[in-house]
Amino acid sequence: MVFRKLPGVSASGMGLRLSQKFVFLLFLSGLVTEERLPAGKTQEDPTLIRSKTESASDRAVLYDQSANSDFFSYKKFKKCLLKPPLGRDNGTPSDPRTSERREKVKEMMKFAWDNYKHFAWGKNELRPLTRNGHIGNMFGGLRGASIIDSLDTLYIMGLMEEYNDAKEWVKNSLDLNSNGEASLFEVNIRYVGGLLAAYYLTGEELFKDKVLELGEKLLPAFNTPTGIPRGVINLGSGTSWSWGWASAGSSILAEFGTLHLEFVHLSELSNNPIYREKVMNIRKLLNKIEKPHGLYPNFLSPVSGNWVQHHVSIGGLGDSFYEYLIKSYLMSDKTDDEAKTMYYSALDAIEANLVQKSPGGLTYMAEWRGGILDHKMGHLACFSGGMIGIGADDGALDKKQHYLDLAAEITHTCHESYTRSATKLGPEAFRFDSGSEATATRLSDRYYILRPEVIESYMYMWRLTHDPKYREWGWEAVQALEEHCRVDSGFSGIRDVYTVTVSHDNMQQSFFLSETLKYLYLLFSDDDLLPLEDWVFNTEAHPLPIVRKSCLQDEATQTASK
Ligand code: DMJ
Repeated sequence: MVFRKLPGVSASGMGLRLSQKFVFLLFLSGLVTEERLPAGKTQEDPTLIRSKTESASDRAVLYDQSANSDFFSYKKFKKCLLKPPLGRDNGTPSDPRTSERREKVKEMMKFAWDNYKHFAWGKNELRPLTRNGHIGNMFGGLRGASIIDSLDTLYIMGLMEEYNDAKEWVKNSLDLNSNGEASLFEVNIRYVGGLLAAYYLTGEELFKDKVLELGEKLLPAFNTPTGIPRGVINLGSGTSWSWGWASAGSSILAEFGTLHLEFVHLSELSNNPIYREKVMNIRKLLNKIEKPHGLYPNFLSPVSGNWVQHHVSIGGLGDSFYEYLIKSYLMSDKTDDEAKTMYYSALDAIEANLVQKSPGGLTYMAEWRGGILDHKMGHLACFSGGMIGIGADDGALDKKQHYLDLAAEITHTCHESYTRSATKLGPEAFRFDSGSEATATRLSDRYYILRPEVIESYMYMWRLTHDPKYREWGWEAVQALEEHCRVDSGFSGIRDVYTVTVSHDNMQQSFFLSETLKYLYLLFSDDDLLPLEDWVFNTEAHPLPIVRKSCLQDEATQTASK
């Protein structure tokens, strides 16, 4: 994920407006986007020979036409799950207090949804103060981001009337023939992730059809000399280019490193290997390239395949790349050893170079600029408590407890960033220098835009430890959201978490519905609602099933021999 969605600034890839001059430069660079083959292909490779005359999207179409549409069997997939997705009783917790809290979260979701529906239906996000819709420029003319992001949340909460409205909208109004400039990353995590999750949870073919149609439109972004995709793609023409703010036309680690889970599923559903090939190519390049101190810098040239500058962060620009390494391993039913090795080596490097202890005893992840530490932690980096937690059990024997402890310490620090504010919500970034500990020092870092990362870590740590404090911390967040972010017509971000006389930013982010409220709901549910034995959550909290190849093949053989 990237620095976007700053309060009061219309959303673009970075929450920054591109100047008109820059848009013109982007246009020019788009004109010279080359059509090249992925690195690492040999002339003998039959797919390569074919690619010489067909563009990547042509190839995808050919596969579609020749593929047996029954190849992916939803029935077989369901049989390979270990547990029912919604649990025995939709995850209803046995104790009444937790149950009441869960109901409260469901009510918040309904409130956020109803207002979106009433004032912004079909637009990307709700502006709750001005009571209108926001479209923005991250999704290349696609609409309904809040609808796609909400499908699975509505479904797991049992808000069926609302889910059906969302489904009907996808069926009748989701138009994928848009012609605008989209962030590959954002479209992937929200639209591709949201549609995939909706399909796997419900078995409704329309979600599968839509997601395969959309997946195909993203493929031209990979047509670079290295196969590392550029950040921006025109969904109509397939032209792609790099963000203007990214130094020297580079691609961003957290963007091209956050495609793996969704693209593996696109290959599963389409029986077209191209999606998996694209992300495996990224993986191979990253594995091979030399890394300063074992760290992955945030900017890489899609032309040369070299790092562009040495800024390393577990927060914005880097974050979900690390998340997708461990989740790729888990989603492969623990067969993807390359992802596993890369994840634990990266974590070793992070521990050796970035993890710090403050004078007051708080563990945090600093940022690294060519060897110099910046003692700042972004709200975005707070997802890492949950990430380190879910990876603990597969770490080296002598490190499992250490990882779990580290995950708990980071989550504790992030909770401190909330408790040390007047609103009990955390700032966008907090610092550990000049006498400050887990507080924002700059005015520009004081905002909270309904982000999920801290609550996400509470949810994972609850599942892993069942320490009641995580539910209590989640409940503190619910109360703070209700008090400071709930307005008459939805939920809004706030500009300064350190004052209770709040100023609202007039934006109900779509990730509030897909992530923040879903993670809260799961925190107050039994563990058998979307059990971690069967599901991994993409970085927008859309649940994707673990791919059990051997079971799926056995099932296929058994069905064929009947
Ligand atoms: C979401 O879109 C995703 O979680 C992304 O990985 C990071 N940022 C936002 C929420 O803060």
